[in-house]
Amino acid sequence: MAERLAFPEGFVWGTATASFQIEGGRDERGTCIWDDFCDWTGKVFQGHNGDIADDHYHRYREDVALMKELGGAAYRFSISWPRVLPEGHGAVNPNGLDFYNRLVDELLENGITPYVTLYHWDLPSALQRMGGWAARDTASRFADYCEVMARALGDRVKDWITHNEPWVVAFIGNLQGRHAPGWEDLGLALQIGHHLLLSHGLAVPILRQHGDADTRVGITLNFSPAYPASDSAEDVAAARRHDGYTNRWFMDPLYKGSYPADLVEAWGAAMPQVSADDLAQIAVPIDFLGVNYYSRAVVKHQPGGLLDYATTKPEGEYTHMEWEVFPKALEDLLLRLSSDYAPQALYITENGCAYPDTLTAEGKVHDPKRIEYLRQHLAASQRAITLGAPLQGYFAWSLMDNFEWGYGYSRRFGLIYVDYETMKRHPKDSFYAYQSIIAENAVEL
Ligand code: IFM
Repeated sequence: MAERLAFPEGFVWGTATASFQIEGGRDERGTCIWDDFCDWTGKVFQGHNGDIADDHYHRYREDVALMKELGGAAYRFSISWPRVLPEGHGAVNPNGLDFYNRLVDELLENGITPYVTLYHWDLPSALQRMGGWAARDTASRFADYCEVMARALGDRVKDWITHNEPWVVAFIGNLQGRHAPGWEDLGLALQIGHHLLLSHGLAVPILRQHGDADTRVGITLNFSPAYPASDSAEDVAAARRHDGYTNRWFMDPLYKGSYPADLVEAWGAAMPQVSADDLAQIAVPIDFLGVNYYSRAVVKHQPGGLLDYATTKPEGEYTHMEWEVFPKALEDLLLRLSSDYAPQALYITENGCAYPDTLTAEGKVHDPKRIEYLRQHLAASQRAITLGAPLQGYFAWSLMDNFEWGYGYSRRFGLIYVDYETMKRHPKDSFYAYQSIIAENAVEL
């Protein structure tokens, strides 16, 4: 008999997207570092870019109608900083602000609560020319931009997320060079990570100040739960190092007001400059933690590299991103975050998978693997709730296929298939599976 796993009443169901990945409307905003990165030959698959993307900037009403059909009560999207402030600071683009005003109104009129991310990687190029996140001043510019948004939307937006995945911004963009701005320097990446955290700490009180008693502010981190490849002491220690680098490096400053000592020692001279009050500012209490989870890491000791370890590729199911499908790690992660950091609330702000979907002649997309991924990760989430994790919502990544950064449009994460020739949206089978789960407030296994 099927097992029915019910979610608590009031559990928030939604989908997530990000500005650069879906909006397009390139001529109607300032340039950002991802425009520049897309122009850099060889950095993005087949030179794809965000000029048109899903053309959501012009089709948002149709997209909100699809969200309504899905039945989710919430939608997580991000603001394009250069659409609102083309130079990153100073003069506001009234049309840009107007777009987000209209989008928020459209959502609310359709009974959908906006969860707004302020930085999902599209730094204005004008600020990059002034040093980007390597410049401490950019943290203050971010706080000013947040004030513009809070003043404009704070009467209707109650849930703010300062940053999406600062780890990815700092390390993939500035150490691995695979994301904008494309640098490869550990010291720089660490300094940028610190400034991202500082900008969060500066923005939280501003967002609260321009809201009301219902305003809630959080941050979204990506997590890479680490499992040792064997029971050997060396592999266990290697997994701990991976955990420090990918998980604790941002969690400890946010929730404990300090960088993890083992990593501080490992980074040595590359440690960032930290001013006296920075860590207290960064550890300002927040209302919720956004959790992005896609896969785990299985780690073995291996001399060399950044921290003397390597990740392995265990037998199992893999997505089109070559990420292992491992739902149990989500349950473990939610419980671990709860016990080690005691967040007030947790939301899964992203979870999903890419598969090479195809459109049938009838305009359907049969994606059973995505349905299974969704069901198993929801089951893991529900188990974590029953074991005490304060998980209050789940946002599927993503509402629709979109620009997957260095992979361009070659990876499809959506519940809705986007035909990039016609821009027609086709709900996939997983859209309808998620619709049933939302309607039931339960997943059946
Ligand atoms: O598409 C991204 C998103 O922008 C950030 N989190 C991971 C997703 C899948 O790679």
